[in-house]
Amino acid sequence: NESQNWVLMVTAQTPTNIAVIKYWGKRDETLILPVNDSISVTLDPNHLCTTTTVAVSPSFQQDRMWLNGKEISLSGGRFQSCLREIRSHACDVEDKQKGIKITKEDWGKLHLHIASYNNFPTAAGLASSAAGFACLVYALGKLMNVKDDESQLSAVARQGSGSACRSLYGGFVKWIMGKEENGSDSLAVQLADEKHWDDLVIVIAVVSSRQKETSSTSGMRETVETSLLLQHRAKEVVPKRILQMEEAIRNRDFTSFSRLTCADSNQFHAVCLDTSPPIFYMNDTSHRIISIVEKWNRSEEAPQVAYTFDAGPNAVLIARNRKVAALLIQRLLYYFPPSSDDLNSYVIGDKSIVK
Ligand code: 2P0
Repeated sequence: NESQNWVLMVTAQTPTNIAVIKYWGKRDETLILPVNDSISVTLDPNHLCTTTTVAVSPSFQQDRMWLNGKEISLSGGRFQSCLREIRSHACDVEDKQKGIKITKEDWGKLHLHIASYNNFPTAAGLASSAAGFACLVYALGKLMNVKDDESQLSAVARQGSGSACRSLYGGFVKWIMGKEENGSDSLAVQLADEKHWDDLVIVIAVVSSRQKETSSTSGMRETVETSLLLQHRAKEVVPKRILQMEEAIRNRDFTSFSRLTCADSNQFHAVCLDTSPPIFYMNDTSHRIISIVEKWNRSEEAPQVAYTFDAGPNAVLIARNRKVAALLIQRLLYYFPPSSDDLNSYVIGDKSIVK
């Protein structure tokens, strides 16, 4: 049957993001609604990104997905939420040249094939569901002619993984926690685009030891259930920090940016330690990196480098400019010579990342 032979596809590329004011803790696990706002910087799309191709054809028998060439199951609730949501926003699509017409209603019946690649090694512990779900939702939005803007799409990506909602925009992004029970106002907004503060250089120091990590999802759940410090953090600390961080970004005030970033990373890890049983994401090498940066910053008139650590031991270091980034690499190589086992690679770049 000729008319069954067509395939329509879209490819998109989405970088990951690094939070400088952290998201940790959900008030609703199914809708993925956080207990506080968060702010992140989106990395350069050339590095640490996900590329996803989505295809639709009447010949496809079921929804299928491949990650880095290997088929994975789409049965998980998070994939299903994203697919359901995006299908509900789908519009008519017409390609006259190919003689294809898909109506809004057709999208509920047609099946999808999805192929996704990460351009960074999953083993480095940098694999992020953030880029993955953001890219999936963005690509599907294009394929299905969804008219929503990035902010509205971010609320769909959020239901795949919380941090994913922040990867729909470049530059500096805020995930507003929202008030509604149905999550409709829990979405990302851009605070400043990628050109606003392009002096910054991000260096990711990949700490080699492969400690077993507690997944973010279960870690957060345990923190919400057991940590009193989290209550204080979410209600008292973060709301003020969010305002201060927005101001620091607006004014390109590195001193304030750096102090807030480091303090928030440290408080996130303190909240992990305050969880029962305690969660350890950083290791001795992470702690040494913090000491080195703290000592350096204290020896200068103003901070030169900010550090932040996520749910793992890898250091994300933000240098105030290129000159400082070069010095930073020099120091890292001095403290962790290439022969040592502590650090196994660096990724460096302009607001992101070169291998
Ligand atoms: C963040 N992290 O703000 C924080 C800081 C890790 C530490 O977002 O359960 O993978 O999928 O919503 O988004 C990691 O959590 O968790 C994360 P889910 P997600 O970037």
